[in-house]
Amino acid sequence: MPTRLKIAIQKSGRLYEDSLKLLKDCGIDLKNGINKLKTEAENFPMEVFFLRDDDIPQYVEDAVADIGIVGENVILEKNKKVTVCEKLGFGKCRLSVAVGRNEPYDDCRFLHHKKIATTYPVLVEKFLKENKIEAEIHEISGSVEIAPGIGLADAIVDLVSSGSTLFMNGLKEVETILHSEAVLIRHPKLGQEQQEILEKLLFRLRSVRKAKHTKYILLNAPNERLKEITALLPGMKSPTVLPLAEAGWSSVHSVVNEDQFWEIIEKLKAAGAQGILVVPIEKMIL
Ligand code: PRT
Ligand code: ZN
Repeated sequence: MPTRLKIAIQKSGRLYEDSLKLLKDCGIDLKNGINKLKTEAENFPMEVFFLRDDDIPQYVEDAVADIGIVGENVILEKNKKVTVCEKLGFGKCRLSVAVGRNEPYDDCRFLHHKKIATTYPVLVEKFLKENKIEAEIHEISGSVEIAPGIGLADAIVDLVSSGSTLFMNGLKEVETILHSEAVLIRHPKLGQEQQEILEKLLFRLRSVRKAKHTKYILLNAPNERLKEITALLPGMKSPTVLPLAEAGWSSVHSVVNEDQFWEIIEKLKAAGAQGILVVPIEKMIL
């Protein structure tokens, strides 16, 4: 049987859809039977296991799965022998301390000798140690946000994304312990063939992610300002410049980074660029 790279992804939950989409964007189609324990890719040497996110680091450490997609928060809490090989840009959240809205919180010394409820005891303990605070950690398995309201704890440490859960439970976020996003993890030692498949996957993944942050731009430029305009558009090598049918004008094609996008557009307009078109790029091979 040909070698397949075994990937573990979340069975259901916040990372499920984005993990599947990432594989799809990489051109990997899965056989029907999602929601089973495992499935195979139709057009890539890959087998997919669907698991609870908390179990994924262990499966990868044990080499039951070669690679996995999981939140950094889980990796840091579980402390397993796995290697993080790529940040994936989704599942973003922060692990934060929250206290009752009316508590007089100035800094983390507030937590001294208090009770803290969390599902992240390891990370909380590390945070307390770093800040030389002694507090009682209550590990609970879910609905952490209700702990202060029912008198179980004075503070909580939990994941936050929009902040609405804290708000609805009368809590305020007072300290961020960690910023997290989904990451691709791997077993530290893969066989030669698995390693080669992983490199193919990483190549696709980076091309897709790079393209997401980059736009293709086309515009018309008066020839006398061409130098100024092309200087604003470095492109992958340099911009493409083609003469227009109308004398004295050129068409300029290039790529721009999303972060600098609006700033560049303004400068291009100021330099006399017209008919600016911006289109998404599906994949970018560097
Ligand atoms: O069943 P399984 O064990 O696989 O799933 P799970 O219930 O343990 O995890 P799940 O699906 O909730 O989250 C999976 C991963 O998504 C986490 O490990 C994080 O890396 C990431 N993630 C991103 C989040 C959030 N955002 C998030 N907001 N995980 C949980 N939350 C929860 C948080 O615990 C709190 O209850 O959402 C609530 C807060 O959200 P806001 O928007 O109200 O602030
Ligand atoms: Zn979980």
